[in-house]
Amino acid sequence: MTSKRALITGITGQDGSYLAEQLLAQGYEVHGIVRRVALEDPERRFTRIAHLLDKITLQAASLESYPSVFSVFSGHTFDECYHLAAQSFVAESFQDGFSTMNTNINGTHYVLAALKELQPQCRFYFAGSSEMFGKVRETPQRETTPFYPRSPYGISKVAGFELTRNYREAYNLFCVSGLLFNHEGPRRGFEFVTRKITNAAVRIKLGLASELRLGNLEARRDWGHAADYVRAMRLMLQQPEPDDYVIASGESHTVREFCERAFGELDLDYADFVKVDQRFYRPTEIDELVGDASKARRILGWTPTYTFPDLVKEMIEADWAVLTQPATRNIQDMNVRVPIKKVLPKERPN
Ligand code: G4F
Repeated sequence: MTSKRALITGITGQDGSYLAEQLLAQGYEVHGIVRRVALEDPERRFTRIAHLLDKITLQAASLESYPSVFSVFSGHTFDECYHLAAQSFVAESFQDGFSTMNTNINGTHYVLAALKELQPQCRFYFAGSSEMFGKVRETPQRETTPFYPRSPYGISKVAGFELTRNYREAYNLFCVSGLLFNHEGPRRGFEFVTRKITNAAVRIKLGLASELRLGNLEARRDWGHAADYVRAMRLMLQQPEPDDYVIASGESHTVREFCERAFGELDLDYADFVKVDQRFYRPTEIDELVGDASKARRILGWTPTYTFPDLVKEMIEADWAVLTQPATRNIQDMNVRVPIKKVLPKERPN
């Protein structure tokens, strides 16, 4: 057990909630940054951390404002800071690259600058992403693989990674980046393809939906479980020296295979229900990602506990539990959700 105090940005998200649980179990005092609007709407915004609210301290701040971030670091001393907050939906980053860049790049810069100014002893974790590898230069991807991002989101993560490295080298801060491949689970947002599939498959089984519209079924991703991946974040901050690590399962599967397995769990054939819809294609796609986590295995002693079939099964079972209860059945219907079309000034009706 430890007596450390940790700060998590993005504590209300999938990774933030699993990380908060794991740090609490290790004896940490856990603080999280949330937007003020979230505090005003706790029932909707805090669903993933509702069970933790009496054990954690929430600080209202905006990652879009340096004074706001500065004030969080003025109020408490932290041993570790996990910077997970980001606009993390790749498709949305094509719709609004400006917001994605502002939030993801400036937010990271503000946290690093406040740390340097006020708490240079605090260890810093940056949530890097396999999206940074983009149009991959080698397979599998490892820490030394050059970046070639294919989306505004990927570009913003490369910038965050470089900021993190620069603060480490220029100011001698303990700053690390985790290059995490796709990580999923029952707390995944409904817009990401895995949750969209498991939620729709269960709805179809229950007669609540009749089809599922998806984009590129041939894209290959290296999918693991978020609970395994956040464990690696903490391990990175316990090392004697700061360094960057790839976290991945080492297996890639197509979106089609994910569908096949998810519908198969319910004795359904995905081909009877999945329709390809061009609206869900991206202007530039990443065809295949697969990571080599041997450095993390060797140095951190990290190994994933979930297999691909375990992951799909757990997600299907969780969606089944939610959708068979009348009180939670209507939380979302992904079949009617498409990327939000922004109304640009020239398109506004007169
Ligand atoms: O689930 P996705 O939206 O995840 P994506 O774009 O790989 O990004 C996720 O993983 C990254 C790590 O590499 C994170 F950094 C990032 O924040 C996020 O967590 O899409 C996965 C694949 C893509 O190839 C996409 O084109 O699924 C394909 N896909 C096909 N149809 C779809 C759909 N994706 C979504 N979201 N919705 C579809 O209908």
